[in-house]
Amino acid sequence: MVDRPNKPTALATTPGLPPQPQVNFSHSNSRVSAALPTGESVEILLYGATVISWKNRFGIERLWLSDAAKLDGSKAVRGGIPLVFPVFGTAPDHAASSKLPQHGFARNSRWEFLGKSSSESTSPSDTSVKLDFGLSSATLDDATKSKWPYTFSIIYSVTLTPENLSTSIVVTNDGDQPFEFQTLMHTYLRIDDISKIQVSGLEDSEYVDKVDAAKAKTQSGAISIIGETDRVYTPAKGPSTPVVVSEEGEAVFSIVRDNLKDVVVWNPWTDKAAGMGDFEPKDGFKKMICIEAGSVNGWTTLDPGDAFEGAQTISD
Ligand code: TA6
Repeated sequence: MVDRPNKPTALATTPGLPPQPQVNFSHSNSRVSAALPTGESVEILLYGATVISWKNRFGIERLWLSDAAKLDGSKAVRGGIPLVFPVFGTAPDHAASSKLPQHGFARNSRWEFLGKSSSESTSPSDTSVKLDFGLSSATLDDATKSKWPYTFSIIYSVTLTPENLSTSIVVTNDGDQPFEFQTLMHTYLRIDDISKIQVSGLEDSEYVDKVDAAKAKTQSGAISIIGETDRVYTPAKGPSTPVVVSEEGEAVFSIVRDNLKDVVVWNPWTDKAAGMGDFEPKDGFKKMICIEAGSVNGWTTLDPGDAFEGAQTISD
């Protein structure tokens, strides 16, 4: 196939059926996008397997992406859904992860596109498409492997339906020694006005307040964002209890989890946004809130041959 830059490459679907999900490569095969016949779409950068766009059927973007986000593979994407693995933040006291960069290497590694599966349906309203991406110790660059020398493989799946977007991760220990990891989906949700936002579903949950000397606190009532906010919640209710982002009292996002026991709520506010070179516009913090599903309190141990699976589903 002649590979012309930015030439989208439609992947075949079964002929004779009504319109089906379309999956295309673009930007010199560095991005994969999918669109449903009902209009919803998603776009993923192979760099970091980072979801950089999720649009509803009206073409409205649901994720926040910085105007200065690097999409050329030169650094982790500021926005969308960067994937955090095998460490959340930095872990100087955790010997096995202490050499890794902030949030680990998954979000700044080149992933492989493993393929698509779509529900070939006669009814456009119940179509869906799942895109699978892979990263393993075999495809990791040598420098990173030297910092985290475990034998692993990850399949990261992005599933788009007319109602929601799901991202799931399956981590497998393919080696002969156990390893510990943390993982998180660092979702930047697009909103209209942070001053009109309330987050519910985390009431009575314990959290670590990273903007108040990492003090342990308990959430009272719904969360309003009135300044820099950086909290690691251990939800008091189960993962199937939605975390709901409401704007002027109307629910705009609902997030449920599977086997991701923690939720991080983050907004950088004025000063932190000003200090991030790839955060533009500088008042963009008013238009985003991060609700991040993960397993980041403590460490998950994966024994040889075992697998870990975690997922989030964001409904809008
Ligand atoms: O998830 C919140 C957080 O850990 C914040 O502390 C802040 O560091 C944010 O992630 C962004 O991190 P990054 O490395 O992408 O600048």
